[in-house]
Amino acid sequence: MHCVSFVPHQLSLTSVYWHYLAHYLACLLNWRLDFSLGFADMPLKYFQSDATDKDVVAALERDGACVVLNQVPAEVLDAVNADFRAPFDELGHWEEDDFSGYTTRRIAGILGISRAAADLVEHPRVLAAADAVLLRNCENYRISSLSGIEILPGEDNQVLHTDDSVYPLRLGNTQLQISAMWALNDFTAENGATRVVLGSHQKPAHAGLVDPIGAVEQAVMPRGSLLLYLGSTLHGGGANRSQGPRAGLINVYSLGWLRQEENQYLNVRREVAETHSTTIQRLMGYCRHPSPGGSLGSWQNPDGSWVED
Ligand SMILES: O=C(O)CCC(=O)C(=O)O
Repeated sequence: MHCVSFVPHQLSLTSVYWHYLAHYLACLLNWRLDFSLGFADMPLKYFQSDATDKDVVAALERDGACVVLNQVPAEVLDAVNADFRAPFDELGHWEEDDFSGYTTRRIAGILGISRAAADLVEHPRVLAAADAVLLRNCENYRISSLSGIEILPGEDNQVLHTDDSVYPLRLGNTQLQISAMWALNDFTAENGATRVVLGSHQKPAHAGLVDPIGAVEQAVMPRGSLLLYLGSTLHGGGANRSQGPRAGLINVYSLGWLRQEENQYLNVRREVAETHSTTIQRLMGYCRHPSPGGSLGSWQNPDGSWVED
């Protein structure tokens, strides 16, 4: 009897010590995250549709993410949603895992599925931001991946991650990628609006899959709005505690001398690629990237001449 009462007493004392130690460490860590990443007083910045690109890019680079409201009309969204419906239903479940979730539908090969989605891929607002962020470090940039994502009711928070963790390198403050999340329906706190950790791009050590304590903002925005974030910004899909799905399209662009995450040549048939605009074709990778030692991605015509553009 004596022994039995003694053991729980010891255990409870130990657990109290652990509780206080854990609490102390959490406070310390939270404090360090708050101040070293500049989380404090940094709410997600929202811009009206007519904001200048300069202001948008300044916020994006300062905070790692920002939202621009109401960038595309309802007709474009309706067309994209209609094009995505069957692929979401028929193919969307193929990418189910701990990262993507088990109650989320995902589709790729977007430029082969939806002509209307091309308007979102080459949208002037997005390209202006990509020009500003990426062209410092390349001559032209590419689509890295395009993903339709429909988070269904019951899904949990996705693990926070950075998109550029697909590349096994860090180059100081050089941004390897920029991402554009389009709200295809309203993004709400309940239905899984994307979560972003503002300021996290200033901490390259946070690349990869991590879940910091607190300081996560949700990009709540009406359909047709745009969340821009940097490749090194921690973010993730939100839990869907609503009754309906949350649909978005994430377009990721990367420096032109990096390998694309999604193979655009194989995921979109060549005859379909030929029907897209020259801008889209170049974004897909149908152009060279000049390099000091020659060029990357050059190809020959059937007559043997090398394509110079
Ligand atoms: O669905 C979202 O809001 C974000 C998804 C995401 O970041 C990803 O799957 O890489």
